[in-house]
Amino acid sequence: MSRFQIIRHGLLVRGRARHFSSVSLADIDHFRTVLPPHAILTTLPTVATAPVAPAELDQYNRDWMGKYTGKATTVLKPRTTHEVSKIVKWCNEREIAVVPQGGNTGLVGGSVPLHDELILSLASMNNVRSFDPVSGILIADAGCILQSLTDYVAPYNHIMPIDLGAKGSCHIGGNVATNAGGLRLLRYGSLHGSVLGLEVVLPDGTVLDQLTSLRKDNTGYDLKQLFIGAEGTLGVITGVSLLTPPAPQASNNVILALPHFDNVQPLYRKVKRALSEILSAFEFIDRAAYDLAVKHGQGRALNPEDVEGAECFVLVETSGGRREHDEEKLTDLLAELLGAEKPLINTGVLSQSPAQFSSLWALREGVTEAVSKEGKAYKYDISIPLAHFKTVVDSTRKHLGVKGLLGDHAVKHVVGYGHVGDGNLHLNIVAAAYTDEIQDALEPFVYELVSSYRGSISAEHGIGAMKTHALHYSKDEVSIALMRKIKAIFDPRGIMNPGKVLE
Ligand code: FAD
Ligand code: 2HG
Ligand code: ZN
Repeated sequence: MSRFQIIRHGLLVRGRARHFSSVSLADIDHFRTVLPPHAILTTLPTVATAPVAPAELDQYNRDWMGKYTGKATTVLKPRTTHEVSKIVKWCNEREIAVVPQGGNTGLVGGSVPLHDELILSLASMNNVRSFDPVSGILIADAGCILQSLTDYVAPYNHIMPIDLGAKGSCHIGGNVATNAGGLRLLRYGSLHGSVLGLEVVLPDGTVLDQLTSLRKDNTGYDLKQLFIGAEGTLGVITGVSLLTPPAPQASNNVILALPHFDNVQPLYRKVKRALSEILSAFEFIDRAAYDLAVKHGQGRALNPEDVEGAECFVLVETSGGRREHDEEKLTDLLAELLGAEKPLINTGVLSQSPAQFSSLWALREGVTEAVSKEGKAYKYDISIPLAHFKTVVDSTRKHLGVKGLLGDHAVKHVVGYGHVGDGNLHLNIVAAAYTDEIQDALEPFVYELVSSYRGSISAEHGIGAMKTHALHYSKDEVSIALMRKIKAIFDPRGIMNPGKVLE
């Protein structure tokens, strides 16, 4: 058998089978001219480097939830943009499909192969290129871990404009590629605003250098925006320039227990009015989500008598310029809420120390972790009007009940949590195992429900492999046709993360 023999695998593209080449020994020989041996992990029986055991690639082939599994034989870990360019160019010529991978914390199956695509891990591209403490502009390699960037800018009294539960593993490149939202979006807006420039390797190996650090640049089409949220389907992001805000002088948080979900909306209005410019987060956890967080040790449970009868919880964070001023505003608000004739809340627990501040946040931030400890999660990350958050959770639970799927053997919990301030609900169905029966009960049911509220089927996690078939619920035909044209311009051979975003 020739070492150049092309082994092909099929991928269904718009009803046609699209074929890509599998990585061959000859390809590995080529990659050895680009990368040092330790940056090539392959299960193929190479002569020059000992092959790794397939289990060693599990962490790259399996996604964070254990829901999606690829069959890549090869993972490459370049250190420079030049190396990425050489690899991608070769793959394009050989029609080898490429999955760019950051921290592999994505929740829609976008970061792992569908078949045996090559995995291009950005993990070794992890240097800060520059930071300007005057403007707050940070330029970093795409593979920098979000938490390490937070630590990097902290001594300069800056923070990252984005924060999320996966901060210890996710990469800034992955954040940009997914247009991740997270816990600070209410205050600092989306990455479409914070990202000032990108360096991207296009599928033919060309380096698109738009790594500017200008606040304003109105010179024609803003190309970088196309890569923000493209989920690796248009090119490989290798560098990111973004605006980091000054660290607030004081941050406080309080968790509020509410007797009824219906109180969330009036509470949000009251909180916005009372805290105005210092309000930095308004996050929601329903009772079932709170109980799971507590059960799995995420943050410290509130006093049982304080949470008795609470149907849901809201975490409010303030970030401002003067501690006394902010604390006064927050305590005044609490007093007003508790002293009202018909109080919107049962109780409120105000953090008194940095440790308590983190512990309150953990109750909200840790729900994802808790859910994954409890079982296998079907995750729907939707945008709908706040008034319907509870109806969506309740209707889904009821629907699963009618189908006879509620119970420890099937669906254990249906929980809702999310970013109220952004109109974003995380509907999680926690099951004992992933089964076709549950999947069929949930889809298209959930998408139809979202559509009935003119919502979005993905508020922040993206489409990945999970929702390609459902894209039409949130995008009309004209938009999808334009997306396909854009994909064809950048990636005519379709090698970049095939089967993700677009079918
Ligand atoms: P990966 O998972 O590796 O990849 C995600 C997608 O981006 C894939 O399609 C991949 O191909 C592509 N990609 C990655 N790097 C690049 C690159 N350099 N160039 C081109 N394409 C690339 N998401 C939110 O939006 N908000 C949250 O609050 C949030 N909280 C989370 C909490 C937990 C505990 C977990 C596990 C996940 C959470 N997520 C959240 C989802 C996830 O963390 C984000 O989508 C994150 O941005 C993914 O980054 P990553 O580096 O892990 O990317
Ligand atoms: C969050 O807001 C994340 O905590 C994860 O976006 C949501 O686990 C989820 O569904
Ligand atoms: Zn979220």
